[in-house]
Amino acid sequence: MLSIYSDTHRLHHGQAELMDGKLQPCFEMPSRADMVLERVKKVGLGDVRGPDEFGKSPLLRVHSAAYVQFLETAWAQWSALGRTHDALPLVWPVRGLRTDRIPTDIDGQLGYFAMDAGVPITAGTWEAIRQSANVALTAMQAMVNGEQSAFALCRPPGHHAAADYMGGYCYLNNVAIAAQGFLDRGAKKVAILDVDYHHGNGTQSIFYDRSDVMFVSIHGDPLVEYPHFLGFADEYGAGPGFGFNHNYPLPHGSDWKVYEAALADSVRKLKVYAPDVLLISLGVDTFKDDPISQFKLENDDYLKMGQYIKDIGCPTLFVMEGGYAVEDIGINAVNVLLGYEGR
Ligand code: SP5
Ligand code: ZN
Repeated sequence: MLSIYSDTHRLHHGQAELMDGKLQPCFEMPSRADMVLERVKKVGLGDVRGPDEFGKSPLLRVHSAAYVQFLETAWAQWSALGRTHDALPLVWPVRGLRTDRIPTDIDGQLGYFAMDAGVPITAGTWEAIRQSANVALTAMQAMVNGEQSAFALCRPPGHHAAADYMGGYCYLNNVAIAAQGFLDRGAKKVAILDVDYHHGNGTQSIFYDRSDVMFVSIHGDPLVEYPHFLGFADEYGAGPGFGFNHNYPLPHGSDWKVYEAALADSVRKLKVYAPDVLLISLGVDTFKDDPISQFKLENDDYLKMGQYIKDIGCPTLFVMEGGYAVEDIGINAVNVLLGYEGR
């Protein structure tokens, strides 16, 4: 399987995120991608190529112009105030507050365009997230040109980012941008299966009212897990999109046996939909030793996950999302790809 990867991810290395009442070192760190790349090479998965440049237009197919402009200018606005530490939001427009005007001040903008305090913006963030989207788009283009599968080794991840907000370590929604890229190049319907431990709220929200993108997600129950405010089982889509969104919230402590039942049901739904292309939001934070998650999957379970995905029977683009047990992230992510390839 072809992999796409860029070293540019290193330019994004946040110092801290707010967790458990403390500013802690970011769990989403550069060594994550290094470990996955190392494993791709070690098992001889296939060629590894750098990304091509796609510019801003494919980002604007999924994200609002105001949001993309915010991402591009946030660090300059922040540092112009003499601030040298990472930019983080600290005020959010909850129920009853005004969202009909975008603040001109950077602190207001950070709150307006963020869902949480897990998205530091640094001097290199814009370049890193742009290239992460280019990685996904390059893998998409390789498949349009004939590859039957590909692995976009994206970092930073993307599935919590919606049309006009960032959150959960995500800024640009790589999988959504690639899905829209397939549609813009002639695909009639695509499906996204999100196996990251956390619900892909951004991806769901981007495609919620559309029937040309089916979104299926298996994740920790939002009643007790981040992102808390989306990802429940009764979210089926809206308008023309009704029936094209499926969530499988699972309890803390879920092991492969519990997970497999949800995955088998997801596979059935995806086979009925029969998309032209399948995209996988490949998070491996479902692992038993993940430091911020509560599922119990083991190394070999990821091989089985790959076999289920293969059984759906369509061209498949894997897009890297979460996974914070850095020692095992390469083994787990690449096991899905090896399982898919029947190795
Ligand atoms: C892409 C991705 O996987 N993003 C995940 C973002 C999760 N952010 C908040 C997690 C809160 C977890 N709380 C558990 C406390 C552990 N001490
Ligand atoms: Zn996650």
